[in-house]
Amino acid sequence: MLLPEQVHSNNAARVRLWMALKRPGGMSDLVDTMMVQYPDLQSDAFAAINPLKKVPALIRHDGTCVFESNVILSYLEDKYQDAGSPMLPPTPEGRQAMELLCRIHDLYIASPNITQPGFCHTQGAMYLSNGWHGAVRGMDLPTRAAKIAEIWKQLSWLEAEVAAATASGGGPYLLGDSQLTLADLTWFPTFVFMEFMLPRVFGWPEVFTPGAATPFPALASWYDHCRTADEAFASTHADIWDYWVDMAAAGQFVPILEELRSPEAAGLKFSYGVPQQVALNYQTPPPPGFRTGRYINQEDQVRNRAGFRPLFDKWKGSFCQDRLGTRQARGKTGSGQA
Ligand SMILES: N[C@@H](CCC(=O)N[C@@H](CS)C(=O)NCC(=O)O)C(=O)O
Repeated sequence: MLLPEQVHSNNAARVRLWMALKRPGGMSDLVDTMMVQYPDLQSDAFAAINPLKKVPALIRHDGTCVFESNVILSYLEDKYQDAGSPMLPPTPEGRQAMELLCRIHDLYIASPNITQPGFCHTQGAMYLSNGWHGAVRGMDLPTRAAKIAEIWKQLSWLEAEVAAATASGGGPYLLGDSQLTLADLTWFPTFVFMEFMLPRVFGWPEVFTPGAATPFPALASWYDHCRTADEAFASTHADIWDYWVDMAAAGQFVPILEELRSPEAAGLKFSYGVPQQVALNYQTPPPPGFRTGRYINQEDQVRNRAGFRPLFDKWKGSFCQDRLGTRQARGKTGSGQA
């Protein structure tokens, strides 16, 4: 079998991880890999392998061509399940949980993968731009903001799932077990994209660093475990990370950073997970002789109307003091997380 792929492709890397992790020594005696470049994808020869002109693709022993990484991965695991460690959970419930994690990745992060110009997947908001790729693959700022919000939303969902699974199962992998599954292979390469870009381009904290102030402690712990548990994860991490280091040096992120600094970005949100100081600023300090302040931009009506003074003094002497005392004790600032 032959697997055309690209070193930095997250979809290809999930199959590459399977090749390395299925059994000690890997699966390269059964499946050859071939690195292809972007121009190769546009060739008629490649279109005969994958009409969508994308990697990964797989040419089976019988010559049949298979594409879509999830289909390739499922086929390889099905065909070679006994060749090494099983990567499907043993129970229907476990397999359902694994399928859900893979599907959320494929539908909400790695899609829409429309092959027409002017569309891009959610993950593309981290690195595609009009300035670098042109309008065919770029996007406007509101679209980018919506896609970044989607990444936050799906990571928040995944964090809750993984935190619950690991708390009850006690294992280090996404399903909370000690068994590696296709869900781990699916999410790990995409996390490398996120680890690189979300803090550097969009001002997120180091969300996948255990011990850092991360809103995703369960995901950080899983990611760290994968990277240190097996050389295959470490080398996949290095492949993808090094590619993005080179692209950053070449200037790929400059147009996005410029967009984010432009006036059009005002009011749009791109940074998530950052603890923020929020100025509440309820009241100006009370003027001399008064116990109360007044709301900003609001006339102190009572002070200016002599006829209300006796009534005001009476009112001030009763419940008003207690209420103000409570309010002042709250202080003027509070903190909140995005
Ligand atoms: N849904 C497909 C997506 C494949 C895909 O988008 N591959 C990217 C690399 S991650 C690609 O080949 N892009 C080249 C292009 O679109 O020109 C899968 O899971 O295999």
